Amino acid sequence: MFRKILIANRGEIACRVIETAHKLGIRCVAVYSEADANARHVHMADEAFLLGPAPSKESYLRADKILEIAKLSGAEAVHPGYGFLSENEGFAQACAEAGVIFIGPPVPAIAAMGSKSAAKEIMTKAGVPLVPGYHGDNQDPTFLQQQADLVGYPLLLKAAYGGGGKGMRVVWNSGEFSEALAGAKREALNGFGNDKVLMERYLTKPRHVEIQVFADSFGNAVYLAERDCSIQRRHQKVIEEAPAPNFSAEQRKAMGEAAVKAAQAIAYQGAGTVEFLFDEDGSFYFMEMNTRLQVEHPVTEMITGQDLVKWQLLVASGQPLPLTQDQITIDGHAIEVRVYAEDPDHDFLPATGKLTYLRQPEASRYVRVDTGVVENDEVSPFYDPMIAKLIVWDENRDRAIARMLRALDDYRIAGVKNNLNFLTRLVEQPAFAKAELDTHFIERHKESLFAPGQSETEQASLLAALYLLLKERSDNVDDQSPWALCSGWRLNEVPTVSFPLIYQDESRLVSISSEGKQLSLTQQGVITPATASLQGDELQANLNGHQVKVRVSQYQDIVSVFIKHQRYDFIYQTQVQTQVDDSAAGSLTAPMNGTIVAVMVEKGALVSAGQTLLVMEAMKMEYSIKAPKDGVVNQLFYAAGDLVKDGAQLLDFTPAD
Ligand code: MV4
Repeated sequence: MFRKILIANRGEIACRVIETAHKLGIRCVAVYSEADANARHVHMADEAFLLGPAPSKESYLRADKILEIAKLSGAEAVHPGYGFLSENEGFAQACAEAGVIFIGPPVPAIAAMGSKSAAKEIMTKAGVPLVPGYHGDNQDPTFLQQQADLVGYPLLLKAAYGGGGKGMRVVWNSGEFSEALAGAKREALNGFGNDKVLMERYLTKPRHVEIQVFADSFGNAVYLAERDCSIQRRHQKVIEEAPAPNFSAEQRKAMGEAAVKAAQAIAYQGAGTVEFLFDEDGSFYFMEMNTRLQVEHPVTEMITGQDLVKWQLLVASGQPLPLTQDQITIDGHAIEVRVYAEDPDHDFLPATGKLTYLRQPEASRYVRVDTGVVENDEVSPFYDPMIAKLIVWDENRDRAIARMLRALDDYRIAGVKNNLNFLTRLVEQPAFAKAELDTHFIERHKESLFAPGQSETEQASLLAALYLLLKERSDNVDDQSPWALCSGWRLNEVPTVSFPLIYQDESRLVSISSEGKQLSLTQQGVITPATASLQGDELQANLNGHQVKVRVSQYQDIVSVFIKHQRYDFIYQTQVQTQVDDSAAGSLTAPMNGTIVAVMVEKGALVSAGQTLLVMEAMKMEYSIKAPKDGVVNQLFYAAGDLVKDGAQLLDFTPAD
């Protein structure tokens, strides 16, 4: 086994690889860009080297620099993760030339899968089923039209060197063909610099089912069941699960054996994935092969109990596969969702910013979180905005779905827009529970996936105000003061404090008056009796007899209330006013420990009710101390800049009569 490896990647996959390497006693060298100097993968590694500026081209794609660091640090092998250099045959070749082991397949295997049409040629010869079509070199339009008519309609045109669904055109009948061909060729040329196309019968409701394969240097090759990745958005996987629902053991065996044949056809070694289109009638067709460890490998790990990174390290270091096909079993059901920094309500625009608050569900045998970030990290615009993969396992699919929904509720992120809410809606879809899966799932259910949710804004704003009240009280707890524990806000009457909040550009005011522990909340004329307690970020509140438990985070003036999986962000206007309802106060006292910011009146001043007398600051918030009635300021006890204690008399005031 290796003693030291270099991980040529970042984020969750770099962390994931380091975890297993450390379990095996292997030392890890990380590489990082300027944007990642403090990243989790850098801290987890035993040592780390700076590659260069943030853009990938100047950092994680610098094959030359990475190999230099590998040699310098004495790493015997490089794990490329996924993306970046993982399927770059030039990099794999350069590793070989530098005498560093590439933890991945042999160079010719990467090369063989690079072209779609060449890959299909190889698979045809190997007897792996393909969608009927034409993958040949003759690109004469008249010939292609003849072939198209033979294949039949609907038909799909694909760019031979394309990817990610670009350059694809559905042709519904013979009359549409020539125009569609011209369009596909134009798009292919623009997108991939090559206008070669292939065509296939178009499957209208396919599922994406892929097989995890593994091969070693002794000619052994096995499959580790399948993953259903049908739920995608613009060719980006959103949910993956294993095993595929409604997939029989016979189908698993047939597809698994076809995938192993595919791997053997290109003398594969290491971890690979063979993607199939799985048609409604149970037939399946080779789509492409990915010559790397995939993002969604954890669902396979959860149902097989195997560590696939460990398998990669074993195979790359020249050892045989740890299990034979007969020894590979599956147990239960696993589901993964990809938690992204993006805005589902604005066409999934990638989001960036600071993860001001980040809480993950607790890991257990049922729940796994693979992530490369911690609270207060930035999601930068330079890389894929995936925050984490959330993976759950349970005995069966129904239970796994329940686990997932609970885990999504326990996942809380503030500071950056994210898809947690969207993921919850997906997993909550009745059609998902019924496993009515195919590649059009999101499109088909977009109405309910994107409909405005039933909002609990009213309750959320009450909870935000309660949080602010309790937070201020706890921040001002003073052992000396008997007031601190119970009443908080006192002039001489039942005190009321108002919390001006802004929710989605609309202001809403919540006033809270307290008598001991009993609170009374007023919002838009509606009075809600309440009690509440705050422990850390957990707010327990009883609102008019309804006991609720929510989490709240605050970052600067943004208060985020998490009610189940829904986050409500309020802007708290820090200029807060304390009010008194009636009667004369002989003295006005400080509502908390703080600093006098400004004295707005002079000794002897005649003031009117509501006029600001003093401004105090505590916990970065300002409070105006106002005249309770018309009257006279007899005496001022503090000046700007003075520190005052909670309860201290600020001035002497005589109300007019
Ligand atoms: C297809 C297909 C239907 N029929 N081929 C999309 C990306 C590419 N690599 C293959 N893709 C498809 N090929 C035939 N003959 C439908 C798709 C497809 C798809 C496949 C898997 C997952 C999501 C998809 C979304 C749209 C279209």
